[in-house]
Amino acid sequence: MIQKLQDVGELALQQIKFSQDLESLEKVRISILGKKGALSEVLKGVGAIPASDRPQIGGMANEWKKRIEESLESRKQQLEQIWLAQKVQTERIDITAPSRCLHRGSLHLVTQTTQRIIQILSRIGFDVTLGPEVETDYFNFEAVNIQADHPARDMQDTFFLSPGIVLRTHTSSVQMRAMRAQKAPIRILCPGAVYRCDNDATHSPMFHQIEGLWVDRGVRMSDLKGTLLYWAKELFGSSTQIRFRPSYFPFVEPGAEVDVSCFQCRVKVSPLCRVCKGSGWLEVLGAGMVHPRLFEMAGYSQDDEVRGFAFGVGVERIAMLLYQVPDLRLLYQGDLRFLSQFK
Ligand code: FA5
Repeated sequence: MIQKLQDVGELALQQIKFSQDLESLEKVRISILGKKGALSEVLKGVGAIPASDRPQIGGMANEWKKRIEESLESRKQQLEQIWLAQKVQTERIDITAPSRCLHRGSLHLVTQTTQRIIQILSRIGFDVTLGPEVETDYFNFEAVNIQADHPARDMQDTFFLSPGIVLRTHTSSVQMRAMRAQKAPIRILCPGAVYRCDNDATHSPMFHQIEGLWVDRGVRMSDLKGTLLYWAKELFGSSTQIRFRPSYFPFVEPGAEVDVSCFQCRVKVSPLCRVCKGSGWLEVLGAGMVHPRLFEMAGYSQDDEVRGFAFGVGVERIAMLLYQVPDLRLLYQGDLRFLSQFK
C-alpha cells in the first residue's frame, strides 16, 4: 500500500511538471485527485489493511495529497504566466492606430423642420395635440364642411382603406376632434403624416403637415396675421414679410394662401433667384378664420362670441425652402450622402 501510494504520488508530480497548458493540467488533476482518480483508487484499499496500520497509511495519503495540490497550484501559476505572456505577444494593441469612424445618426430633415416650427409656436402658447392617421371620412371631410358630394373632395385625392375609412388627407381632420374634446380657449398644433394620391418633385404621396388652431373669444383675422408674421420672421429671418392671397378652403371663411417674402433676395428681388424664381414671394401655407359651420357642428353656441383661426403648413415644402432641396423625393430615398448634410 505504501509503495502504491508512493508510485501514484511520484507519477503525479512528474505529470504535473510536464503539463504544457492549463487544460492538460486540469486533466492531470482530475486523473489523480478526482473521484475516480488514482489516489482515490489506492485509498479504496485502506479497508482491507489491518486497523493498526491505517493511521500511518492515512497520514501518508494526506501528505501526498497535500504535495500534489501544492505542485498543481504552483504549476498552474507558471502556466498562467506563460499564457499571459503569449497573449501579450500575439495580441498587441497599436494605440496609435487611427480609430474606426463611428457614424452618428441624426434627426431626419423633416423631423428637424417639424421641431423647429413647433418650437417657435410653442413660445406663444401653442400645445401639441396628435390625431389618428387612419381617419374616418367624417372627421377628414364632413366635420370640416366637405360633404360627400362637395367638389372640394377633388382638391385632395384620397386613399380609401375601406368604405368610410381613409388615410387622412390633411391635419385639418384634428380640428373637430379638438373642438369637441375641449371648450375654448384652444391653442393647438397638430403635426403628423398625411396622405394623398400625388407624386412629383413637389408632391409626395405621404408628407407632413402641421395644423394650427386657435379658438377663443374675440379671436380675429389680425391675430392670425400677427401669429403668422411672428412665425415667419422667426423661421426665415427678421426682415421677412407675409402676404395673404384670398383662397378657398371649405373649413375657413375667409380663407387665404399665405406667402412669405423670399429670404434669398432680401434686399432686391432677383429675376434669377432659384428660391422664388424672381417673384419675390414663396407660398408656404393655407389659413383662414374657422368657418361658423364648424362651431355649429362642434356644439358651440353662437352667442358666446367664440371665434378662431386655423392654418396648415406643409413641412416638406418648408424644409425644401430653408435648405434649397430641389426635389421633395430626395427626402424619402434614405440616401445618407444627402441626409447627412443636415446633421
Ligand atoms: C390643406 O391641406 C389645408 N388643410 C390647409 C389649411 C388648414 C387651410 C387650415 C386653411 C386652414 P393644402 O392642400 O393647400 O391645404 O395643403 C397645405 C400644404 O401642404 C401646401 O401648402 C403644401 O405645402 C403641402 N402639400 C400639399 N400637398 C402636398 C404633397 N402631395 N406633398 C408635399 N406637400 C404637400
